Amino acid sequence: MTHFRDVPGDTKVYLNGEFVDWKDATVHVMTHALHYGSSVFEGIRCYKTPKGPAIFRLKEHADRLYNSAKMYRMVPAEMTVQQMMDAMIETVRINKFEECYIRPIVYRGTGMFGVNPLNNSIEIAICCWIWGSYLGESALDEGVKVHVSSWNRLAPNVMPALAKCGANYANGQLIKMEAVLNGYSEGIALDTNGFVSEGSGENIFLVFGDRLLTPPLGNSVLPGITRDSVIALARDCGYEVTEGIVPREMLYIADEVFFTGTAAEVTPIAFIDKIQIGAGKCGPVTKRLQEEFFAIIDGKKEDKYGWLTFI
Ligand code: PPE
Repeated sequence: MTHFRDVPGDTKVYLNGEFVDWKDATVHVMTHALHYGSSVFEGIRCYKTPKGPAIFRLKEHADRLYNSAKMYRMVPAEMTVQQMMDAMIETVRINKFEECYIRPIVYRGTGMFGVNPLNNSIEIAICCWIWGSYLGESALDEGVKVHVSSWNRLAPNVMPALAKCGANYANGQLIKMEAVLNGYSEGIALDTNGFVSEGSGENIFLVFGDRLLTPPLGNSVLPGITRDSVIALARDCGYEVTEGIVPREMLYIADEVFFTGTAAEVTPIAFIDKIQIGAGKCGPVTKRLQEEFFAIIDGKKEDKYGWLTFI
């Protein structure tokens, strides 16, 4: 996992319409977002392709950022989705990255103290860095060992799960810390009704024969863009994909289970609560979907969906 110190210090950061040096991209300790989690953000990958660096599903990520900001009444003034996209492209370009992870964040800055965010400034920043495998080097082949978390995902009337809000990740951190401190790579959280929701930073799929099942958006999941991509690829491969409620115990008896996410990509799950899933390694359906996913990025398959934006 990339630590802060691994980020190249000479990187330029986009901050409210200008590029500043990495060391100057700082905030005041009274920044509203620091106290109250009032930020919305995205995680996007730019891949090295035979035709040069390409951002994966830039438009969908920019749309989700815009929508998250809209839900929290914090769309930056006169900032269109197109301008957000242009700023992200420019941040990759100016830093001359061949591949990187892109992290745009919109947050409440300073102005007033107290919970009420409405009188605080709205800031936007974009950072890029190189982020390798999310759940460990061997994760994509061997699969990861996870458990079902004792923490639930956000109840639907507590915070909007469809928003990628900084505050949601207080819940994510509890899930992740509990998992890691117990020797697991990740935690699968249930929703407040006890049905499978998602990981702290990934959506989840179950495979039964040639059928895929993933929790619907109503089960407190982030509308994952990798999730959406995998659904499209799976249907194209002839698999049947259902978005349906997943009782916890279905996890243990599935032929295969895998995570999807920008950082995690398509990561197989080998064990859940120490119960072996399928063969206990990357299964054939997960493998096929990984191959389909990377074939588009590697230029081995035509990008018929128009998912790549070349820098
Ligand atoms: N659920 C959650 C809670 C989540 O954070 C992510 C992405 C997903 C599902 C998958 O969504 P998508 O990336 O659109 O396929 N998590 C991001 C942040 C991870 C982090 O540690 O930070 C990511 O993968 O970039």
